[in-house]
Amino acid sequence: NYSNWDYSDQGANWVTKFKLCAGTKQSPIDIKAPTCDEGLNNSITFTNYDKTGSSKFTFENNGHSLVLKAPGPDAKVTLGSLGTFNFHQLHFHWGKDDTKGSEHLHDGKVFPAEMHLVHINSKYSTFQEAQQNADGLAVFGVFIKVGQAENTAFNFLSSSPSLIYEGTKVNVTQFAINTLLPTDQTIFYRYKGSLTSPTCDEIVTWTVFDQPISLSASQLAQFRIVKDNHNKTLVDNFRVVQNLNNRTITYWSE
Ligand code: GRE
Ligand code: ZN
Repeated sequence: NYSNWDYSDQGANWVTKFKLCAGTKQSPIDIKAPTCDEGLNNSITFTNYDKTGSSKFTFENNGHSLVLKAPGPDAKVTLGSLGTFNFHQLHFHWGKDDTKGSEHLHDGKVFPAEMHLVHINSKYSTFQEAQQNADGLAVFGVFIKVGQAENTAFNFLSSSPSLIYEGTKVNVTQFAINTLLPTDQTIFYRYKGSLTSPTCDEIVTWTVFDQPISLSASQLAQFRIVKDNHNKTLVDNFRVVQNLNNRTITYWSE
């Protein structure tokens, strides 16, 4: 059971049990925009990201995060020549308060939360198979800031009182995933990295959007009431930033 880890020191001790966490292409990182290489124009193509209603999502507490899962391949993204990736799940990382919470930083700036949309390369059929391959996953990172208004696309967060304990889940009617994304999806950073939690496999093509989305203070509070796999309040479930080492970040803008 590899669920036997937690965020008590922001991941610093993971390396003793999970050797891959000591790798040289780890995530998250501080994205220092001025040092990024400007790449070719290469926009993301979204398919079925606007689809609603025909199936059920589940929203669950896995002891490390709140996870919204799709029942099977449906929504997908194409990243130019990198291929097509099927939407698998999305989850969140958040802080105890608004001064911390995101995993990636943007020019040293931290956000109160970050959403990850995890996609599996369509040439692999399971997460486990993708985990064996450097091109296994495409994960989108979205910074979350606090805003005045409720973000109604995130109404599913209001079910968090039913998700206090690890292993609890609720059904959510399928909604258009694209409503969760920043309005400008053409400016983003791309780099090769890892899962940000054990087993830290270096299998992720990261796409981090430049533009944050907003949740209200009461919506952010909905994250902070759930409990982790040790029955402690699940907050600060982010990993400390990792060294960039010998990697380049590419900046894409249409
Ligand atoms: C995570 O555990 O936070 C995670 C995954 C898969 C992809 C990216 C990621 O489980 O951050
Ligand atoms: Zn994540």
